[in-house]
Amino acid sequence: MAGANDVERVYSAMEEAAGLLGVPVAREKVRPVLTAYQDVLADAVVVFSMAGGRRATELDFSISVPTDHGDPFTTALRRGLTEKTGHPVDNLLAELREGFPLGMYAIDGMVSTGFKKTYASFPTNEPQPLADLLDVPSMPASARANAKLFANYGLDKVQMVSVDYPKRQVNLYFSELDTDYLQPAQVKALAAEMGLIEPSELGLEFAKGSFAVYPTLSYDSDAGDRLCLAVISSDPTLAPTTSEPEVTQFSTYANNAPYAYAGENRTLVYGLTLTPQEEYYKLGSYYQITDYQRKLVKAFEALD
Ligand code: GPP
Ligand code: MG
Repeated sequence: MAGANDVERVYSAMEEAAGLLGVPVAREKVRPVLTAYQDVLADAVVVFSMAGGRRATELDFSISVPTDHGDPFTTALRRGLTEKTGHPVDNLLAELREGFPLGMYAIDGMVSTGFKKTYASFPTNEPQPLADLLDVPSMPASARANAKLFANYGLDKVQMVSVDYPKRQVNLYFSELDTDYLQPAQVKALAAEMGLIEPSELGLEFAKGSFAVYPTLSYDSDAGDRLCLAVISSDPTLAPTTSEPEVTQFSTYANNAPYAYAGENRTLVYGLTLTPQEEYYKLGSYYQITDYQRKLVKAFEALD
């Protein structure tokens, strides 16, 4: 069975990635997730993501799910990977599915606890206006509260939405960014207006090359929880930190994470995250890619 072999293969790769950080994988939490989506694993985009410093105690995994496989939250419920709680997060993915053209779904989990998020991605190069998403009933009110602020910083086209069920948080992945808004003064001003910490010089320099910017919104407050600026590259040295243990952590991960497209360079996505209290970095290493990631890396590396 191809599916079962893929579960084994992806699970082993995940253990290898987690091993680079000394993070244990809870087999009984992770295997059911891989098994639930086993039919799509062979051709999926698969990402293993770490975070730096004291956050390097966890590894996230993301798996794309084609739209013809059906809404992955429905699959997760049917498989007993999660349960509805009566909160609006339960309905958001279905409302996006009903109201918008979708190009792809994805799911996300943690190696310690299993399933945690779904994603709805709009068709490639067809990001949707944020204004249209505001009509979706289960969108957090904070999306409405912050829409004008985001638009003032060029954030008005959404390529993807993520729904984090345990945290009850929604990420809006803005794309087709105007580089004028990625300049240090603009990023600094956006962070200040969102009530987030002032980014470091290094962080601001890094942010100039972002291909996606995504705020994290909650249901219980209008304040943005955090903001992430993401850079896609094949360069293993881009984490914007000078802290010695972190430099080693990121470089070990970026140079050794398993990947299934031998002969090419790893696709890496670095994230600068700003919260009200701190700035930290993340790194996703793509275990499997498609031509879409290849194109993105090429386009963004050409900008340097
Ligand atoms: C990053 O969000 C998003 C991904 C790694 C998904 C891309 C994967 C695909 C298979 C399309 P994040 O993990 O930085 O957000 P958060 O930390 O808020 O969960
Ligand atoms: Mg993640």
